[in-house]
Amino acid sequence: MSNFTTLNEFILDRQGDFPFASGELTRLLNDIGVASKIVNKEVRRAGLGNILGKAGNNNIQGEEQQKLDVYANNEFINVFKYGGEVCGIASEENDDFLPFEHPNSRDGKYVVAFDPLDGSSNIDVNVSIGTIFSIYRRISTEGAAHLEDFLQAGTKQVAAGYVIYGSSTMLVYTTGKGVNGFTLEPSIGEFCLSHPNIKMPEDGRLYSFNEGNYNTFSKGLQKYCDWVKEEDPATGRPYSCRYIASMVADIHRNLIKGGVFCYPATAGSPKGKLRLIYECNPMAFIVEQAGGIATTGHERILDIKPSQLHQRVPALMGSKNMVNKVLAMIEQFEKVKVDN
Ligand code: P6P
Repeated sequence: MSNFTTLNEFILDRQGDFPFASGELTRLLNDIGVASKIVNKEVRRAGLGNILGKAGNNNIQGEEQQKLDVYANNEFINVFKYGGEVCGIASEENDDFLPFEHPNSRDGKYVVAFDPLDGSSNIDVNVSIGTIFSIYRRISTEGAAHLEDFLQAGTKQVAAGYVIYGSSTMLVYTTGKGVNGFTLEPSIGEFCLSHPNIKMPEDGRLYSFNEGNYNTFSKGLQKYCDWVKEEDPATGRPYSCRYIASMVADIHRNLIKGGVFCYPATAGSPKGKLRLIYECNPMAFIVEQAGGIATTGHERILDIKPSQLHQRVPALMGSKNMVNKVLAMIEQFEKVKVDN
């Protein structure tokens, strides 16, 4: 008997959390684990492909070089399409959702919205990137997936999570009963339970804002960015800025150490940059299940009823007390502005 719990064992052990499930979600979560391992193999050798594939842009196996996010997208789509549990997907890489008409899939109980490789521009500089996934029970009643299946509020997610391709490769997910993290043990090719029942510290000293956009932040956010820099040992200030422009990595670090992440509305992204369905909702589900708060700055992210597949929203999420401090400053300075 091994002295660690694999992802497969853990999911099977937790099947009891779903009294009415007959194993479909279990199989789907395992399928995500398999696809993540396939993608991980290529992420770990990113860059080499170009060197090896320099002659005529084919790799050493003579296969045509694919951009890694296209590769990751194809791998996840294949796993979902042929796994039989999913009747359609929505992906950052696909303009429209993809209904699976194949007889084995069209009656699948679930749909998945995912970002196959978030932060992929960081690959060129070897910075951590991630895969983000969000699983819903379909609400359409016939045939393959319909758009309505993907436009459900985040509170309807049955599971969500991410894979972080960092110094190690981890899969972190929730089914609404807490958050658990699994680290890939390359020698056996298994995700092993390494972070059981993750709880986000209520406080922290890390803030993850791209302050390059400071001048177009709202008044309350500007005041918060000023406040964190003040000398005040009693509140641990000045805080430390930790921002690597990879949402999964920034939020994962804050999940473990405590911190607050914010990608607000800016001049360049007036509705925010991050996508509601396959970035903000799954990460919000994780953050809330770990005891944190996830808001747009004005409403709970998970309560938003999506109107479009690639809809963007402002995102403010992290340690409870830190997010509440930001919200208090938004209320104080923007409410005054609004009342003026
Ligand atoms: P900026 C990566 O491109 C991404 O979608 C998120 O992972 C990340 O949080 C954000 O964009 C970074 O955007 O404008 O700060 O480079």
